[in-house]
Amino acid sequence: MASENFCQIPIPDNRKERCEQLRQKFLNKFGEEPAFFARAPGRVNLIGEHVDYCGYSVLPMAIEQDILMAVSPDDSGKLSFVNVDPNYDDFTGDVMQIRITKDDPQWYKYMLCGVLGVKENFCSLIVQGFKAVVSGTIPPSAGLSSSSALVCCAALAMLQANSWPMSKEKLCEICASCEHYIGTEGGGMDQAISLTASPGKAKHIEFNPLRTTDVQLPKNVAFVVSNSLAQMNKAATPYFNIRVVECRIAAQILAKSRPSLQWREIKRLGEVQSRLGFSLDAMLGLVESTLHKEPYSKAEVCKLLGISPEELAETSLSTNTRDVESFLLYQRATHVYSEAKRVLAFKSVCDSQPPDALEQLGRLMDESHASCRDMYECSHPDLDTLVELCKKNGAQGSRMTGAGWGGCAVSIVHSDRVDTLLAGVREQYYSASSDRAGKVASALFATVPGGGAAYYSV
Ligand code: ADP
Ligand code: NG1
Ligand code: MG
Repeated sequence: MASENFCQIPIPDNRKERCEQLRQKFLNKFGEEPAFFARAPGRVNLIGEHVDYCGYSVLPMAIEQDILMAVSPDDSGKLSFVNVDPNYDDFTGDVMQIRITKDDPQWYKYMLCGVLGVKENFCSLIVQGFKAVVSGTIPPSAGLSSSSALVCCAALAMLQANSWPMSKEKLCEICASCEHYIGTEGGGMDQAISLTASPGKAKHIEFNPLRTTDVQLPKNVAFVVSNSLAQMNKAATPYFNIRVVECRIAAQILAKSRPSLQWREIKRLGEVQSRLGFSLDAMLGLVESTLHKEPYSKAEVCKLLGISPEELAETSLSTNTRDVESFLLYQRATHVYSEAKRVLAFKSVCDSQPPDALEQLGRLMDESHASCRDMYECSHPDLDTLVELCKKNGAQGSRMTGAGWGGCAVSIVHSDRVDTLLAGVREQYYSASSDRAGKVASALFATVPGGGAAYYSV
């Protein structure tokens, strides 16, 4: 993957109609033809939730739903973004004067993240802007990574508009860190899978340094995604960053308990493990013997680390978590180390494909959901109901996917039972209200591993 670049390919048959609509809209809006199309898919994470930003590996696959843009370079340095969805207002700005504030995560700011991330990497005095008409099919704020698809697609548009070369690996790193400009302190899972996915394969993604390995899923298994329709915008709320911070503080307190470690150098739970050279089981033991289950107050955290609240803000907190007064550390660390183990177990089952692979994978996904719900507290009552309904209707395993607090469940099911599962969940979850029933077409679907980001020639 390291030295591979993106190249331009002809528009695939299944996207010709959408590209033609974008081309027409581009012509109407800007009075010229687009120069190329850029596409970045969403993803469904099969296992490994809230562990990427702790340094642990994840196992997602790309989905068919995506962000697709018709683009042409603008040598006046202007950025002009138009969305086919009228709920998203037009944006214009100057490529040399990009400012992304963390207070109001409007759609175009995700694009600016990608543009700025790429621009910062080139010390060029002459920088092209671009015009783009944007179309998205990923349900937003539902854990299928619409935000990162938008960031990655804008980054691709910026690269191509300026004819700047970049390896996929470098672009993954840039897109992971530039999405932080919107305010969320995520890991690199979403950007890495969107940019590197290959059709038919899930990916095992490791970080620091980034490595991606194809994972062959067992032949008789299928995956069904179901959206609870409870939405959660991660940048507009502090929930996501609070978990990031709880993990950071847990890591620092674990490190402080070991004389051989310098806790100020530690930002992630994964770093504590690698520096101690412990197994994940040993880390779970360390959590058990070091952290208590009751909430930690800010005063207790400061006392344990031997610092003032002002210093804590410097070493451990982020802009939208400064005022958090209480932290659950035992529960968050237990989730992370146990989830990191489940990812490795999932991969190992896929690699060895034992006769009961489906049962084993299902069990791991069930355990992952229970841990997200009970230890990480990032599920939602509607999502828990949906997961239970999926299980009742034939799923071998089911779990929330993505950041959570709403959004989608992913279920693993024997290929022969997909239709039964879809019919049961449609009836029991979506037909239960007219609001849900109206959205079922885009909310409930079987999915296979899709291809990654690409440029299409016009
Ligand atoms: P997700 O789980 O989908 O990544 P986030 O809360 O991280 O959810 O990001 C959702 C935000 O991404 C939306 O509020 C919107 O600003 C932006 N977004 C998603 N899809 C589109 C789209 N098709 N067009 C414009 N903006 C979009
Ligand atoms: P979503 O749900 O797609 O916004 C977020 C993070 C991931 C990862 C998951 C939880 C970003 C861009 N994405 O995903 O890095 O931490 O939550 O596993 O922050
Ligand atoms: Mg997101």
